[in-house]
Amino acid sequence: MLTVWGRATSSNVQTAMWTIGELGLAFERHDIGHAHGGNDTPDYLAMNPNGLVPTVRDGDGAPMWESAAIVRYLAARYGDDRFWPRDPVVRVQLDMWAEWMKTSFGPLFSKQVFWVLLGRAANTDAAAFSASLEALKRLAAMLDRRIGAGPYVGGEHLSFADMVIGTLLYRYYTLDFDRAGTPALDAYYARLCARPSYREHVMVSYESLRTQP
Ligand SMILES: N[C@@H](CCC(=O)N[C@@H](CS)C(=O)NCC(=O)O)C(=O)O
Repeated sequence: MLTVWGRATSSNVQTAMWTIGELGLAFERHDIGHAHGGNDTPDYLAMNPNGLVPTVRDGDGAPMWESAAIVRYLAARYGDDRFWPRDPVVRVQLDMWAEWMKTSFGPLFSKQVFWVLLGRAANTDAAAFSASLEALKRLAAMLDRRIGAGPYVGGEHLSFADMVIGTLLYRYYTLDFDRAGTPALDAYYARLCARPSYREHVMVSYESLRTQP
C-alpha cells in the first residue's frame, strides 16, 4: 500500500497519482498543502524537509519526495519493460524529455504563464508575459515534433515519461492564452484525456488556486 501526502490540486501530486493509477497500485492519499496546511508540522518536515507535496511512502519504506523521482521509483519497481525500459539506451531517450519537461517547459509554463493567468504571480509585466508566451511556443513546437505520430512520447507504448510530460498539459490546454499550432501535441493531449487515470487524477479543477493562500 502506498501512502501519498498531497492535495489533489497540486500538479506534482497529480504526476505521482496518475502513475499510481496507470500502474493499478493500492494507495491512500491525505490532503496536505495550500488551504489544507499540514506541510509545516515537525512530523511532515521529518519526512520531507522541503515542506512541499507530494511525499510518498511505499509500505513502511523511507519517505520519498520530488515527483519525478517518485515516478521513476514506481515505474522501476512496478512497471513493465514498456513503462520503464530496462535498457538504459532506450530509457534515456524518454528520460531526457521527462527531464526537459521538469526543467524547461514546466517551469516556464507554471511560473510565467499559469500563475500569472491565475493572478497569483508577481511578474505581470505585459512585455515579459508576451516574451514568455513566445518562448513557450518554441518549446511546444519542439514537443510537437517529438510526439509526431505518437501515440505516446516513447512511440507505441505509454511510459513513465508520459507521466512527467502529460500532467501539465491539462492546465496548458484549459487556460485561455495564445498557444502555438501543434497538431501532434493536441492529438496527444486528446489521447491522454481518454485515459481514466488521467481524468481522475490530473483533470482536477485549479479554480480554488486563484483565491486560496
Ligand atoms: N520539485 C518538486 C516540487 C514540489 C512543489 O513545488 N509542490 C508544490 C505544489 S505543486 C507545493 O508543495 N506547494 C506548497 C503547498 O502546496 O502548500 C516536485 O516535483 O515534487
